[in-house]
Amino acid sequence: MKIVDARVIVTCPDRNFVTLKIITSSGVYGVGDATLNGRELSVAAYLSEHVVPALIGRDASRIEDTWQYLYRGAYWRRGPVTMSAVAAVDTALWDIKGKVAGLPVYQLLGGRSREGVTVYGHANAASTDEVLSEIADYVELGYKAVRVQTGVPGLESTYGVGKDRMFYEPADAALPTENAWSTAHYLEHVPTVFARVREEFGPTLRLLHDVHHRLTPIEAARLGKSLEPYHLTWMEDPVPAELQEGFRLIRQHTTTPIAVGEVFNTIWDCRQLITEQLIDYVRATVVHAGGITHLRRIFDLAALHHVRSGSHGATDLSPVCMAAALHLDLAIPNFGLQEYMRHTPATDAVFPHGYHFADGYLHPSEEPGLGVDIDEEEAARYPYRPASLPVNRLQDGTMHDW
Ligand code: EZ4
Ligand code: CO
Repeated sequence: MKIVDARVIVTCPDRNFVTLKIITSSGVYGVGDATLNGRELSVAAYLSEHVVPALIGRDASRIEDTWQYLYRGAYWRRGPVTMSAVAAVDTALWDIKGKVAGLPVYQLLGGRSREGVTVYGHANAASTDEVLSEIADYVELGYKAVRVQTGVPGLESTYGVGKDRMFYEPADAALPTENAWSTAHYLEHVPTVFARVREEFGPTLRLLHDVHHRLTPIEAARLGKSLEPYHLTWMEDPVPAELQEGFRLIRQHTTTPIAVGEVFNTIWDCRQLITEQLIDYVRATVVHAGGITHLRRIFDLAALHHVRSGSHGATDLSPVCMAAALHLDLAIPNFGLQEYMRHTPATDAVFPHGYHFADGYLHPSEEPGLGVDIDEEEAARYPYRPASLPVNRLQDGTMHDW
């Protein structure tokens, strides 16, 4: 079964998505997500200029060999653009293998290790009062875990706080907008929010918070300590993670669990974090970390070191990525938690899928393959629109991490 065609489909049903569709000589096809928020066309060009021509004529059943061909063979290894392209090919080939075998992908990965995939939603609001009511909406829907972000008094804009209830999209303009940041205001405010949340919702609702790389290790240590009474499931991205040993300092000071990895591309980005047990959850994703094949490798390394999965699942990862993530989440022994931000109805119409939410869990489709498709006619109705993530500055104008 040879690859006879591969199409790169760019569409913008409320936000941009890049999808690779690989077609085989037997007529079976597979889909893979290649979306890189704010850099969509770079991955589309990498795929159509450099990857697709090399795929034509290859054996579609050789998933591992194709991964190695694209990774080792490229000479210029790693990086988000390259690894998103590799991920799209890998995901599409797993979809094809499942369809050919007549099995959902999780069966090919060893079968079910749990009944459903526990997900968390995003409660975002300007004030603590409003965020309490947003959390109540999620609890009402059956969610067992909620990420909580609020505005910070004294700051005009804050990461994670959108205009709509139950929905948040950070890529909000063609060119980056500018946010303002003050670590002093932030560190004072966050513990007061979680005190109110625990008071209102009791001790067992799982709570998470995303720091979005904005602190130094010693500041993150202070935050982790101040949140200890509220028993968070995790404190996410406390510091930028290029310096993996930086996490040692945080670890020495606090028992608040640490999650990191939504911007990681390969196992090398988290090797030390995992092997030295400096984190509790690794948040790498199918689309940005080289596909199902490579993410499985990361999770297997993590399993040896008491680290669990916590895959990124924001709206800028398409339903194709979400479907792939769910198959992996269901199969691996060390699943932790899956992020789940709901897509808009327009996105859902472009990507018909069989996964579904019930009582706090997502369940992958039982269809052969990934159980997700792209409706190309529907996709063609939404041409690409440039959209960028914001940048972040301290109050004196200094560029800061976003
Ligand atoms: O800002 O996906 O945990 N989720 C997040 C997301 C990210 C976006 C970036 O593209 O931090 O909202
Ligand atoms: Co995050």
